[in-house]
Amino acid sequence: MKRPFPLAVAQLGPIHLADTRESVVRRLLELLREADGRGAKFVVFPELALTTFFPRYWMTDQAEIDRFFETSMPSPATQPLFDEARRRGIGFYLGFAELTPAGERYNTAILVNRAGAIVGRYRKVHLPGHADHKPKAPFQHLEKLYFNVGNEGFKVWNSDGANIGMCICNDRRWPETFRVMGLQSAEVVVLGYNTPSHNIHWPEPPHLRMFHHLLLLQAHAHENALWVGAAAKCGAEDGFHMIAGSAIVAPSGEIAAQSVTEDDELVFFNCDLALGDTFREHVFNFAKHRRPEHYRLIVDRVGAGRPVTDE
Ligand code: CDV
Repeated sequence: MKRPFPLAVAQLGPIHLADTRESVVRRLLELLREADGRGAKFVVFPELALTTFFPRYWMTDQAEIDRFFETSMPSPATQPLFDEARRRGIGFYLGFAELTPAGERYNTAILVNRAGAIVGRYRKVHLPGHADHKPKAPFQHLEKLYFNVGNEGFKVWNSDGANIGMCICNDRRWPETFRVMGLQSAEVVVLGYNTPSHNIHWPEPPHLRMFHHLLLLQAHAHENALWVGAAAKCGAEDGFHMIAGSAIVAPSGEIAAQSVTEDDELVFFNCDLALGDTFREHVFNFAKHRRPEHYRLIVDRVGAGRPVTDE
């Protein structure tokens, strides 16, 4: 029997430094309304969806850094999004920079149900980049400076009838991210991303950024028998270009829908959660086929070490 999960991914074009939260929320509202018109019941917004991708900037003035962070959610600026989503009966994922009352800073995403309640929170675990200033680089990637490592792990929430997991951007490059959620019977994993087109660490051919992005989504969706909804913030933010490629990927590993622009764009697919059951019951029947006694190195070692035959 089919279990429909009408899913929209709301890709955002650039948000420039000068853009206000209010102007961004107006764009989110427009995408939400379009999602409703197309029958979506869940919308995925990007990572750090309320501001420009500020980790590209070296900043030393704390007040300048703080202006990118949210101290409450909903905030006054995002309240209209919560209100409109509740009125229309649509759940959503939203990424933002979180500043806690204790002064901790996280790259965070929340899961909001169709009644407008925050039912889940994820704090990014795999922070990419560096914590030092690299004056010779064309731009910075200072997530390791501006954020703490997420302290709540990878969870799955049953929300409005679907098992939904969350992660953020660089997390999608790690099989552990998806397997931990697959082991909690995730049926959908949603994520936002800001992926610069250029790698500041080595002269990576730019086409590889898109190739790896899709390759990883497709592989992790299939090997965990789940749907993936991935929303980009993309295009050139004040001249700094990021890839698009927002996508909805099926448990078969096939791309069901994908963006075609580098601007605000809604991607929609009427997902059937039951499609994952076939894979969960057969090739990826974890209970039947997994052999954790042979996977110990995955949790015992962090970095690659000597072959075990040397020990
Ligand atoms: N925001 C990110 O996490 N970006 C990384 C880049 C730095 C590679 C990504 O995985 O897309």
